[in-house]
Amino acid sequence: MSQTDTLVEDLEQIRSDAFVEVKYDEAIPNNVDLSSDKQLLRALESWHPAYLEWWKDMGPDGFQDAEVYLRTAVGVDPAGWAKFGHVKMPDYRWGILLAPKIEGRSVPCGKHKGEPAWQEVPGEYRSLLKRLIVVQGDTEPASVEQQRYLGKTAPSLYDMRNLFQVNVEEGRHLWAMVYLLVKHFGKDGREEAQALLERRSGQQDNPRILGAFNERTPDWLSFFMFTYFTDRDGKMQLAALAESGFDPLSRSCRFMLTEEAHHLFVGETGVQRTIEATCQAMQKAGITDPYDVARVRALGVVDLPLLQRKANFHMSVTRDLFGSEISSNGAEAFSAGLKGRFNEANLKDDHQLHDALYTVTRVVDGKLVDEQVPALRAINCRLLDDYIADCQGGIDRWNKTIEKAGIEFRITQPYKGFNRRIGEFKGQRITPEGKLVTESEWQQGVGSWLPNADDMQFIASLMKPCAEPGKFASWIAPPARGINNQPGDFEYVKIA
Ligand code: BYC
Ligand code: FE
Ligand code: FE
Repeated sequence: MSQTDTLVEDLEQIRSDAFVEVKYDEAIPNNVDLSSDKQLLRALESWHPAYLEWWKDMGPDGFQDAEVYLRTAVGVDPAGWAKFGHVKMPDYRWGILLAPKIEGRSVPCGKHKGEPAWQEVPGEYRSLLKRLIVVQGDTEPASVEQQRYLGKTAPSLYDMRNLFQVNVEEGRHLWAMVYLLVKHFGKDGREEAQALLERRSGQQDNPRILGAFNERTPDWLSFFMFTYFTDRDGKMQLAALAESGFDPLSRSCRFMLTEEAHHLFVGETGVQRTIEATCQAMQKAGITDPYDVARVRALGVVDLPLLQRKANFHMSVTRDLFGSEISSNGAEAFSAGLKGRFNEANLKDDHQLHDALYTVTRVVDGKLVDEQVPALRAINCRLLDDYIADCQGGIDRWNKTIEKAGIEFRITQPYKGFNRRIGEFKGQRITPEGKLVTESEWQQGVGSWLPNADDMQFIASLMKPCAEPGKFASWIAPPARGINNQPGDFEYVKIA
C-alpha cells in the first residue's frame, strides 16, 4: 500500500470521528455542508478542473509526480487540525474550511458596529466587499506562480517539502476566496473565480493585481525573505479581514491564519539558518569583518550586507501592499465594517474613530513631516505601522545569532519611505536611514541599499540543488528539528 493510500485511510478514520465535521468523502472536502447546496456544489465542481489545470501549468515545475510529506487540514479544532503523510501534490485535498461560527457575533467596527454580523452580502457594500475578496484571492495563486521553479534548486529535501507545503496551502487559500465569490456573488462571483485562474504573475497583458506579486522569486533567499516579509502582509491583511462584519469572510480568514503561521516559520527559520551558516563559516575561517565580502563569498555562504540588501528590497516592496497611507478606500472598508484594524477586538476605543487622529509621515515641500490626519483616512497607515512592528521580532532573533558569533553587524529595517512606489513616499528618493536625497545621490547609493546585479549573480551561483536525505547546501544550516518531529535524514520528498 502506498503512503498516499495510508493517508486516505487515516482521513477516513478521522472523518468517522464524531468531533470533526470536515467531510472528506466528497470531491471537495469541506465543513460548510456543501452537499446541501446543489447549485453551489455544481459551480465549484465546474471550477475544480480549471483549478487543477492551472495547478499543473503554473504550480511547482517538475514535481507533480513526486510524493511529498504534506500536512492536510482535516479539521478546524486548534488542537488537532492537521494530518501528515506522503501525497502527490495534484492529489492534495484542497478543501473549504471555515473557523467555527461564533454565536451572537456582531459587526466589530464602523457605522454598523454592534449590529448582528452579516451572513449574506450587505447589498450597499457588494462591490467593495467583492473587490477585497478578489484582491485577497489574487495574491494566493500569484505566489505559487512566483515560486514555481524553486523546487529544482532546493537546498535540501526538508526545504523542498516546506516550499511545496506553502504552495498547496496558498492553493487552498485561493479555494477559500473562490468559495466566497461563488457562494455569495452569483454570476459575477463565478466570473471573478475564473479570472483568478487567468491572471499570471509578471505577465504584461494580464498581470496579478498587486505589485509585489508580479516580482520574481528567482532563488531561495528571495523565497525565505518573501515568506518572512510578504506572507506577513498576508497575516496582517487576513487578521484585518478576520474582523470583518461579513461573517463568512471572517471565518475563512480566521482559519487561513492557522496555516499562515507555518509560512512565516519557513521564512524566519530560512533566513535564520542562512545567517547561521554564514556566521559558522566566518568563524571557522577566522573572518570577523562582515564587509570582507570577497573572502566570505569564497566560503560559499551569503555575506551579511547582501542579506540586508535583500531584506531592504522585500520590506519596501511589501510595504507597498498596504496601499496608500491615506486612503478613502481604506476609510470606507473600515466604516462599512468590512475590514477592521489589526487586533480590532482588543483595541480600547470607540471602534468607529469619530474624532480620532493618527500621525502620518508625509513629504511636504521636500521635507518629511508628521501630520495629524483623521484616523479613519489613515487606516492603511496604521496597519502598515503595525506590520513594521510585527516584522521586528524575527529580525531581533536573527541579530542574536550574529551577536553570539561575535560579528559586528545588525540587520535593520529601512526607513518606512525607502524605495516606495505606492502612497506618501511614491516618487521620492529616500535612503534607508530616512534622508531625502537627489536622483544622483540615489543612483550613487542604490547599489549598496538594494541587491545589485553582482549580488543576484552570486546568489544564483549558490543555488545548487541538494536532494540527498539529510544533506544541505553549503549556504544554509540544517533546521533544529524535523517537520512533525521526523529524523534528520527523513525523505521528505520522494522524487519520481
Ligand atoms: N500594487 O486607496 P489605495 C497575502 C491600488 S498578502 C498595485 O491606495 P486601498 C499573501 C488599489 O488596488 C495579503 N496596486 O489602497 C502573501 C486601488 O486600485 P483600484 C493580500 C495597488 O484600496 C504571500 C488603488 O491602488 N490581501 O495574502 O485602500 C503569499 C488605490 O488604492 C497597490 C489584501 O491585500 C499595490 N501594492 O488598499 C500569498 C487584502 N496598492 O481599486 C498570499 C485585501 C494599492 O482603484 N485588499 N493599489 O483599482 C485590500 O485590503 C486593499 O485592496 C489593499 C489596497 C490594502 C491592497
Ligand atoms: Fe495565503
Ligand atoms: Fe501564506
